Amino acid sequence: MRTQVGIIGAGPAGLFLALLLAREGIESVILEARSREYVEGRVRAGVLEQGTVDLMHQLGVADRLMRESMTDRILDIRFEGRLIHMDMPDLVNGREVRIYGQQEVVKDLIAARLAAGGELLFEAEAMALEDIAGARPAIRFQHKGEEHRLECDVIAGCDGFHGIARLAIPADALTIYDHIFPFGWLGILSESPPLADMTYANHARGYALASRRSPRIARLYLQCTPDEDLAQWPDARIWEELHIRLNADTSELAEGRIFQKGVTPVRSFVAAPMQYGRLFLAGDAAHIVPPTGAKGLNLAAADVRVLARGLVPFLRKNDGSLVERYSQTCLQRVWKTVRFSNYMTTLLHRFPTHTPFERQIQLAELDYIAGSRAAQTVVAENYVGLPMDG
Ligand code: FAS
Ligand code: PHB
Repeated sequence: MRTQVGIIGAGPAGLFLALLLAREGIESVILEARSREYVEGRVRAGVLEQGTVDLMHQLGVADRLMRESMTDRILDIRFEGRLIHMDMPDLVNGREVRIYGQQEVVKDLIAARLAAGGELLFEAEAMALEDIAGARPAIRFQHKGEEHRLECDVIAGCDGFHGIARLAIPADALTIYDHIFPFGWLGILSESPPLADMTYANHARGYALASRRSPRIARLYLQCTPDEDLAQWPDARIWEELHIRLNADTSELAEGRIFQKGVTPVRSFVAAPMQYGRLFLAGDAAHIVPPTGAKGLNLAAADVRVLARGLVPFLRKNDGSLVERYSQTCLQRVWKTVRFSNYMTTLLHRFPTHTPFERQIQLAELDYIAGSRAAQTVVAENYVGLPMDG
């Protein structure tokens, strides 16, 4: 098998990249280890920055998004019985975010890829990369019980944090920045009317977040230990903790059938550079951001916009001037996004290691934001998304 761009992974990064390249007549093959049903059912992110929404419009895959997603203009933070109420369009020139589950984005992108006749192999697991430092890289993969070899001009490692692409880069060529937070997120989906607005809470018992997926589906999170045992969290305990931490009784936070539960570690991870020879890493394969900033999916989309912009002239005219700066360009945005996600995580979670001094600093930061339009503008401009080339 041969193609111009071998893409490992059919998550947001791999799918957005394939569609961006196809618009420019660049051929690619996506290899996805899991089944279509699995990737389309994986519950993860939910907040789309304007830049990601614009990208979906640009790719012609925004029809269902515009029908079914919800705009989110308000960002609330509750702490110590107080409320910081941020009207984002008022703070940052009309900009806001949209709420649309990542699994819905993935469904739309897969449908578009297949409708266009693009190559997308499910249950095709990449096992090894070859000659990534040379001019004829290849991916060895397994599919339907047989081993195959895909020869490429370049390889895009869009295989997430646990993929193999990053591991194919010699360790001495990479600098790893890893920061593991001392807590995790217990996330649920429930058949219940969500809170009216995106609401974060810093409570003595821990962080909580009230988001949504539709007017009838709530997406809710509780800070927990990194290795939390879900068996210790029957539905009644989850609801009780949410009411307490969000300071919201059942008249505001309605309860309902919980139909999805999961624990996600909270971590910040960056591998630099994001390229080696003909291999380019994008999305979670290169970086993980704490979910507090709602950035993971959006950062993956931003990476592949830069990558596609560089690969087109490289593959058409052997002009590598843009693609050779791919990592440098992406890491500027990556680090500003890590900065914001780290800031929100540090601001809103309770750290078991916090000294009384550190707790007072955290409260002072919240108190300052509560009284400063300038501080609220900083939070809002990061939340709605930095300019795409930033
Ligand atoms: P992905 O991990 O989405 O996709 C990688 C794909 O590569 C997967 O489909 C995988 O099966 C495939 N793959 C891996 N190895 C392979 C191999 N060897 N061969 C072929 N295919 C292979 N972000 C937010 O903004 N908000 C959130 O609330 C949030 N919650 C999250 C919860 C969880 C449990 C996780 C894990 C992540 C969460 N994220 C959240 C971050 C998440 O949304 C990612 O940022 C996003 O999925 C990144 O997309 P990709 O880079 O495409 O990676
Ligand atoms: C979500 O809706 O899944 C979500 C919202 C805001 C966040 C993280 C996740 O900060």
